Amino acid sequence: MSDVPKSHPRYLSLTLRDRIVEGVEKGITSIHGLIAHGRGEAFDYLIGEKTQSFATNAICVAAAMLKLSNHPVISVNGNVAALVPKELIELAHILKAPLEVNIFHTETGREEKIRQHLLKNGADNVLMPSQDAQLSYIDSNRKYVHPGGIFIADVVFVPLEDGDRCEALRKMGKDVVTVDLNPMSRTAKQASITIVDNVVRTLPLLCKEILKLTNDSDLQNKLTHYNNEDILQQALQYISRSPDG
Ligand code: PTJ
Repeated sequence: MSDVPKSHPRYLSLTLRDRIVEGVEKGITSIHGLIAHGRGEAFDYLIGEKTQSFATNAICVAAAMLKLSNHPVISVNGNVAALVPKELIELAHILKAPLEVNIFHTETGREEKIRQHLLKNGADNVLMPSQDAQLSYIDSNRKYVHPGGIFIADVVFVPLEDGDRCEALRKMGKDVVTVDLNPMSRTAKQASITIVDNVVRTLPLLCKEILKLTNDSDLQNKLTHYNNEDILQQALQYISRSPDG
């Protein structure tokens, strides 16, 4: 870890960079994850590095969707494993849902390192991709899934993704909840619910929101009235506001 003083104005941002760099050094995060993180940082800057109302609204509806789902699964890649391992485990615990390792870049042994990292952080159920179950409509390594996990899931929580699998999951009739700082990404556009926010801010809020939920008919109502395109438009409008807006 680099020696960033807490008083540094960019302390939080620099700490997150450290976590990603550490992830690469441990073999959990792909080297390509550094580029993805930088891309995220740029968008985070544009949304003021705060959870804005378009994200809060999406979080409320995502909480309802996950709570109402019969078989939710939390997909874990190398970036989120490095950034928010404990928060992913907490979400899995609250939803009684499995975590499933699913990565795009296929460095040898990285899937197992991610699994070990999650177990070390307290996870008790980490599913691994298998040759026995494959998603349709996708050719990359992301097509390999667990037969009792993503393959049969009705809702998949897919934070920070590269697009192809989100599209494939939707074509297979599954709902996808994503967290993506870029409201123009293919994932953001394809997902059922897109939370345009930093995954490190979203996860604690999402867990809190799920714990607050009670009434099933209200939850269904929230889902019926949700429009993901509207949310993405709100995010884009916020990003293109005037400098003093
Ligand atoms: O571990 P792997 O092999 O599965 O690879 C994971 C990455 C993230 C490298 C891979 O999925 C990838 O290349 O993703 P992309 O295509 O770069 O897309 C990542 C998206 O996440 C971009 O739209 C970024 O803006 C966004 N993003 C990056 N960091 C964050 C983020 N969104 C939310 N929170 C972040 N911290």
